[in-house]
Amino acid sequence: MEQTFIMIKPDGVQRGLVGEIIGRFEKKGFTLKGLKLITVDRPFAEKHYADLSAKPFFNGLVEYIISGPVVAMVWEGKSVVTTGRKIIGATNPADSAPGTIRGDYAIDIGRNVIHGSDAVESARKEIALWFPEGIAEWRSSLHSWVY
Ligand code: RTP
Repeated sequence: MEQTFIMIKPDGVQRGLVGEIIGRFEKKGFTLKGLKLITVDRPFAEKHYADLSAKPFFNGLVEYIISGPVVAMVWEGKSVVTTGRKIIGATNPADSAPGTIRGDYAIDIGRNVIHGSDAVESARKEIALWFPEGIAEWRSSLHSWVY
């Protein structure tokens, strides 16, 4: 079953949006497979965003991510990578549709509340980076359609 890495960024934690964001993924029907509140250091944040190291906003982005605790999560379900990105909304909140997390709760691209893996392969890498200890194996026993 497909998995994705979702991170509530420091602004999302500080603004008290953790419960709201988790609720949106739960109510959609996805399964929470990993969850931790963690403050990362600069080398770790630089590794997570290594693909963006040449961008002019890279240093500011790293400062932002290390500025406070984040909520790191693994969510599982059919097409969760693509659907997770739809739930999150466009990178720039100015372009995010109302009803998406960024569309409802963010204004600035530099404080856009949440991260979600952009592909199955990057999800695999990000889950390995953020959860080196591994994640619990569990499956709902309620119904076959609960992923
Ligand atoms: P994310 O990785 O956080 O889910 O975001 P994304 O795929 O939607 O966007 P990406 O292009 O990978 O950018 C990563 C994060 O960098 C910040 N950013 N700032 N100041 C700027 O112009 C700018 N552009 C991007 C955002 O926090 C974005 O989510």
